[in-house]
Amino acid sequence: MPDHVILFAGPMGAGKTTAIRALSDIEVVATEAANTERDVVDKPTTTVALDYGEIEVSDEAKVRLYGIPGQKRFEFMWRILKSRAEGMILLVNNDAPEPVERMREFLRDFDDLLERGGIVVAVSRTDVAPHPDTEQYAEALDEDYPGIIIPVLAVDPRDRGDMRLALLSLIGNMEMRQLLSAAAETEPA
Ligand SMILES: Nc1nc2c(ncn2[C@@H]2O[C@H](COP(=O)(O)OP(=O)(O)OP(=O)(O)O)[C@@H](O)[C@H]2O)c(=O)[nH]1
Ligand SMILES: [Mg+2]
Repeated sequence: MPDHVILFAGPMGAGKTTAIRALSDIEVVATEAANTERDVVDKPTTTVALDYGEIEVSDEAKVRLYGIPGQKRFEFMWRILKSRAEGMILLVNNDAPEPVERMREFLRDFDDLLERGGIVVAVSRTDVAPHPDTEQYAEALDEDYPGIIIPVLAVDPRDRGDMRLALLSLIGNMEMRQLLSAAAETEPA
């Protein structure tokens, strides 16, 4: 099986860098700089270019993990990395203002990945903000993308087990789509 390329996207402070650090088998390449927007998210640093890590999910399959900056002023990095990715874990911090709307905005920016690969929505910081619940994210997805399976999970990005589950559900989703499209191509007209 060839390597997978997976993107971690989502708003500032959602836990993209944290998730890649929790998952990666190798030392993570990170590009953190001082956070000048501490009024938006109060943490000392923010990603300015990308994060890179790797994880082996089976003997044959290595997954390349790329994290993008959450701040929109680094959008050019989104475009570069998006073109390489087959799937995406969209992390959404449940304590952000209007997190379901934030998810919708990010999905509009990355909707070509829905056609090409797959997307899983991973809701973080539910210990800090328990509402909205994952059902509300799922309802919004069903409205925007009826008939397309986009799993929604609550995760703690610091927890390797949680992030492995999100990653495996994404890979499962991508492989299922590949099988379905291969089956559709071989079906007689
Ligand atoms: N309590 C709690 N803290 C969390 C959770 N997820 C992430 N964090 C913390 O929230 C912060 C997230 O920071 P980052 O991982 O830098 O976020 P990011 O998405 O990479 O942000 P940018 O690169 O700035 O866009 C870290 O301090 C994490 O430890 C969670 O589920 N619960
Ligand atoms: Mg980051």
